[in-house]
Amino acid sequence: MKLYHAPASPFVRKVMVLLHEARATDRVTLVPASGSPLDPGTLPIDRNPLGKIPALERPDGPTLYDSRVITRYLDDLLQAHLYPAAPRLWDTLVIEATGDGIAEAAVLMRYETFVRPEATRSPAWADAQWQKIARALAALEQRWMSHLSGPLDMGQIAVGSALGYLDFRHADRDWRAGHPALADWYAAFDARPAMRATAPDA
Ligand SMILES: N[C@@H](CCC(=O)N[C@@H](CS)C(=O)NCC(=O)O)C(=O)O
Repeated sequence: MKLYHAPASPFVRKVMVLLHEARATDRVTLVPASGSPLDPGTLPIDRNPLGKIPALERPDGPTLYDSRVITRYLDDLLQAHLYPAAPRLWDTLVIEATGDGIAEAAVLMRYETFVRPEATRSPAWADAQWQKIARALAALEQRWMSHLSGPLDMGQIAVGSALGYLDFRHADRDWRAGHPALADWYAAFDARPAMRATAPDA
């Protein structure tokens, strides 16, 4: 299989953490890809019409995209058991969506400064993205700490990848302030070998 990959992407990181946890990194060849909404560069637009990574080329069907589709596929293929049976599954999926939502807002904030010329940037728009992140962090802190501290699943991996991205691109926003339980959980989670092996890189 071929995984279109960039070392800074929190969505690619979810897939990589799954592969490390399942001891299956040898099942994929990494294909470097980079670009942005304004310039697709080497992003695999012929494989994923949305021009986003991760995208997974597989031998037995069309290329898969959106990280959540790829992780479901790999979880099934590798029998990694990172999606528990229902009803716990519904919590896992909403936590995964919360982590992905944090990453999505954080990536949009990054594009605002990285891609847009200064004159067309909107600080209010970037702040509105941060408000989404702040509400999601509060929800994790208030509602989901017990689940996050339970058996490893894709919800935890998505949240860990998103928090790692906040440290990487938005350290000045200090996401830990007001979220002591989440900060403690992340300190332990980030020490996992799979997280250490996939830390974001520019
Ligand atoms: N929902 C997608 C988001 C993927 C995503 O936004 N990837 C970024 C890199 S972090 C990307 O490829 N951006 C290029 C673009 O938006 O054109 C997923 O979970 O895979």
